[in-house]
Amino acid sequence: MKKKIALITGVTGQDGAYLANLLLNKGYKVYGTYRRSSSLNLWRLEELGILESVELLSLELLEKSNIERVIKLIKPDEFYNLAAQSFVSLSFENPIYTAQADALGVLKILESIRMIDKKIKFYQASSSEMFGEGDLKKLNENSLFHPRSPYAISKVFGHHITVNYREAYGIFACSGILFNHESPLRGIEFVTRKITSTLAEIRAGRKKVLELGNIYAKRDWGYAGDFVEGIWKMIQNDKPKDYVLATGEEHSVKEFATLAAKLIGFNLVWKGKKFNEYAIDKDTKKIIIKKNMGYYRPSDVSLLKGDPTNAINNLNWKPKIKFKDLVKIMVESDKKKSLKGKILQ
Ligand code: NAP
Ligand code: F7E
Repeated sequence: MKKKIALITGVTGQDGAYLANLLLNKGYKVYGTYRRSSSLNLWRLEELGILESVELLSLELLEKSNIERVIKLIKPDEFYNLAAQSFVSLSFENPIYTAQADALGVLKILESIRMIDKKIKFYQASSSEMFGEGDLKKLNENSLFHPRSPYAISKVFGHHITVNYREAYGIFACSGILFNHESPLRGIEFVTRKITSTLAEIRAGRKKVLELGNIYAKRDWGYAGDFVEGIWKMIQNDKPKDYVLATGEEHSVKEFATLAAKLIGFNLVWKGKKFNEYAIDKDTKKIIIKKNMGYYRPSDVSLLKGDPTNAINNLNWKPKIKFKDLVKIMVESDKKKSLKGKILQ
């Protein structure tokens, strides 16, 4: 039987790497796109041992001709759009670029699919950030959007245009509204991996202090390996439909940092209040974590917690790894990396 052909934009990112691995294990021919730059970002594919198995093609989301070239060349059955400027903080500094990549980039792909082959199934990486500030209850597919950053607003456009191409042109196009999902392959700019990698480096004596912003922000953190299974299941559905993927649990950045520090071997006590809050190691009396107001965002989202009931009931998907195990997996990985040498990723 002919192998199914999958195209993953953003294969060099966290989810791209895990999804490529999953699809290869399912017998797909996997093509992944990367951005041409002076230094290629292939460490995740290397860590999963799949660099030789994924066919790499260059693609810049801002260039529609790049998207058309790739679709015509490989004729994919399934198109997973995971590429994006995905760092919320950076979207405040580079709002126009973020909108071009994360909003118009999606439209460029959908237009290309419409013009070249409407039978290609399309997945859009939507985000819980679209909900933003508002509902304190568990958020589901029907909850209102109140996006709080140029990133989130661009993702709202990507989400709605995906729904529109489904309704207007009958394309099998769906969006996964994914809550935060992390792993040892998470970029170090995101708070979870920043915490585990910096604490491991402090333990190894190469760094002194971990500086954090809003430690009272709460997120619903799951494991990326679980979430890419949900992404694949959405594309295998009989009908295209959007789903929330989440664990349904909330934890603060402070809780994440405290547990990670304990697992790394620090005996933390928190002191001070508000902007002067810090944590010392009881054994050495050294400051291990302190606040840095520079990491606060112009507008943040204080709490995000999802309700994955529809995905559980209709996709037979379930998050297997919960908060404590997630922190443990990330800490163990960064401890190992820091023992081998400086953590660079
Ligand atoms: P990530 O690690 O930041 O990966 C993003 C990928 O997009 C990288 O491969 C990056 O390439 C590529 N990319 C960025 N700008 C591009 C452009 N202009 N043209 C082509 N490629 C570009 O993100 P992730 O955590 O894997 O997330 C995957 C997707 O899910 C993203 O769309 C993100 O917004 C969304 N999402 C993520 C989460 C989460 O918790 N992880 C939750 C909800 C939604 P380089 O390697 O060259 O930088
Ligand atoms: O921040 C707070 C920060 O950058 C989480 C992306 O994958 O998930 C991710 O977006 C929270 C925020 O992720 C620091 O203010 C405190 O409240 O890890 P983050 P994010 O913004 O939730 C969503 C679902 C996506 O779609 C995005 O692509 O932690 N925080 N101190 C900090 N955050 C960072 N990065 N660094 C700090 O020092």
